[in-house]
Amino acid sequence: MNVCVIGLGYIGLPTALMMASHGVQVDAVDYNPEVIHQLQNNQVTFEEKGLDELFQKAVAAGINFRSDYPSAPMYVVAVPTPYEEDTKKIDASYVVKAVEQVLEVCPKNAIVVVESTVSPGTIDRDVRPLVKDHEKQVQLVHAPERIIPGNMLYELIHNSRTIGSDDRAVGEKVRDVYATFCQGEIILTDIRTAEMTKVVENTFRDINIAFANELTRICRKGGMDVYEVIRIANHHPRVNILQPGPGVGGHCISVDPWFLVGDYPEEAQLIHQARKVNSGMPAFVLERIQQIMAEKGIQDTSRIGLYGLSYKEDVDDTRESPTLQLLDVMKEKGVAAPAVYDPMVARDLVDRQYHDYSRFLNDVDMVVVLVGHSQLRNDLASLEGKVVLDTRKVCEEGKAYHL
Ligand code: SAJ
Repeated sequence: MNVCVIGLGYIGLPTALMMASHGVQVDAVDYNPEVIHQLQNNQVTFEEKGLDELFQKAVAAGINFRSDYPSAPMYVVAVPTPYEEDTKKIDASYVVKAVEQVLEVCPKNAIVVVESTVSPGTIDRDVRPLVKDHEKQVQLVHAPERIIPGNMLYELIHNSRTIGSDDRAVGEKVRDVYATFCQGEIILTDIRTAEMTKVVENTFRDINIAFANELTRICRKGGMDVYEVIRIANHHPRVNILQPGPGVGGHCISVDPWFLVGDYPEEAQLIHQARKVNSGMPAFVLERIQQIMAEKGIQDTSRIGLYGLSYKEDVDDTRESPTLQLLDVMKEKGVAAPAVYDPMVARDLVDRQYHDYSRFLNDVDMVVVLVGHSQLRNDLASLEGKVVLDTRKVCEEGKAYHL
């Protein structure tokens, strides 16, 4: 089978590599010539456990990186689906553009699989009109990705998958391609159910994180230790509270629930409230910073150091990261810019970003741990002598303030 994967980002690249190293003939396309150039020169474009090795296998198996769209019997579209800030509705323009370009080159009866997360109804509304009555008679499928950054390759192989199609035989063909590497159960359904299921999964997690974050604020006000409360409550056989944190980042959990809020504003009350709780966390972190500064007699926020810029531990992805959200809140409030350090993020993204951990530590009196990277977990002694606000519970009990 020959498959063309379109969009070589966090999802498209691992998927293309996985297929290529399991006997599928893969053309991997990205419209960004930089990305293609880098991949053609044997360099992966982001950090992920095991990605380098998988890349080498895929190259040895003959994966073809290119910027133009080839003719292929099956396409997998893994391009971004952002939402519009004001309306909270999905912006499907990248998906639409990709499908339009596919239609220009594909053979008759080609299958187009959309992997990008889309809000329920998007394929019918924005994509189906492009292919309906088109001479190429393209078959649409929705196979939303489910892999977690930090453990993507394991999850690509072991997670269950959902494949939504209009026609079962087409769904089965797509299933056979994914089954070359996916050992999890592959469930066939219709397109709209597949769209909804994906958004619901991420919304479920957002609501559960919001619950942990709300408990944190309640416990702070009531003088209780939220971590102890959660630890004990989780001993109940039907209770499993997640971990509080400085907010929810990443391009998935902090985005997908908005699709439901945007399309169903009347119904999606709890979902909307959870989003508000989570996006209010960076402001709560700033309140905590200011309380601790007052307690410790630290006057100047430029002597504060934010540890971590990525949206979670051991990844270099900074999209919607709680640290970026916190920096925005600080800017809005006119607070002097803090120092920022992240061992995973090599590119310059924000003011006062350090690339040397010792220099960062030298220039600050207080460290706010916003991401629990292994680098820090393995070197907690480096925080000795600093005032620490630990928003991720990585420090030893009694050695740091927490949320
Ligand atoms: N977080 C907390 N407390 C927790 C768990 C997470 O504050 O207990 C924060 C993280 O620090 C991070 C954010 O939430 O800022 C999201 O991280 P995550 O690890 O929960 O999830 P993502 O965004 O990396 O990946 C999610 C996954 N979805 C679910 O677990 C339902 C993944 O399976 C999806 O494939 C991915 O979204 C996606 O692309 O949609």
